[in-house]
Amino acid sequence: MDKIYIKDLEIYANHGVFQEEKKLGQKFLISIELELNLRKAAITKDLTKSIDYGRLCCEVEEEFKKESYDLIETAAEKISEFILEKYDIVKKVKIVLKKPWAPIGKPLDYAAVEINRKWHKAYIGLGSNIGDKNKNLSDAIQKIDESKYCRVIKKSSFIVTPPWGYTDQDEFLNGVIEVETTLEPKELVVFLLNIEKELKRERIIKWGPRTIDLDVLLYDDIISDDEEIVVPHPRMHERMFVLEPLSEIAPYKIHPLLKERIIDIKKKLEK
Ligand code: PH2
Ligand code: MG
Ligand code: MG
Repeated sequence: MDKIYIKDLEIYANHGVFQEEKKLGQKFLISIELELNLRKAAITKDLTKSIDYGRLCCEVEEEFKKESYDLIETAAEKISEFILEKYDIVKKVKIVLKKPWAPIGKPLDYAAVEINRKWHKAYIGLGSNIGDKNKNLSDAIQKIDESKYCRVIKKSSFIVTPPWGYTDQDEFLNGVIEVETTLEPKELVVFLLNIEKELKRERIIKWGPRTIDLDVLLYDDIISDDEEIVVPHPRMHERMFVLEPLSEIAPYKIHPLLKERIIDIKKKLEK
């Protein structure tokens, strides 16, 4: 992937744990690496197809001085959030934030942090079998899209499905969405649990009736056995209510563990 670099942009600001840092301020050096495709801008000679680095420096300076943070970690995170949210074409950012005058009573070149952030791609399964099912799914999607940490890229149709697992319950309405998110897998799970709570989900019986169920099916091509987030979702390949809507929006996506296309996994289950 192509890159744009800004190296050691000098900005005077008031970040720091110590009172005198907040009061007097000090020099910071910010380096930025953006991953984006520059080919279109190169060929069309059109700056709007790229990022004006002059403008970017001014915006970063403004953002950086808006608030005073104790930690350079926070200050760096805010810059990366700002860039990823504002510039759609940026896929990935690296920020190095240096503090050359760090008041620690020792001579040093600088203290610094480096962070790498990007838009990850995740597929989320949605299901509802209580109340206004269509509204429950739509409300959940809207809440996900409203977050500055997530954007909904694709949405499948909603399909009516018979209950799977615990069968003595009303039929479900199911769907799948593709999202881009800057949240880490565990953060995404917590974010989705909160939306379930907001939509009055109660957990009574395993696989039982629910107003809304939001499951992370896939997260990039990550394979994880972490108890809190097992991806790929361990039962997705056995569930037509997942494979059907997923194959509508991502038929050729390869299941990272089974190494098969979603459309082929679905065909196998149909047999
Ligand atoms: N979810 C379950 C259990 N069974 N059956 C259908 N048809 N749709 C679901 O979303 C569903 C289910 C547990 O999450
Ligand atoms: Mg589920
Ligand atoms: Mg669930």
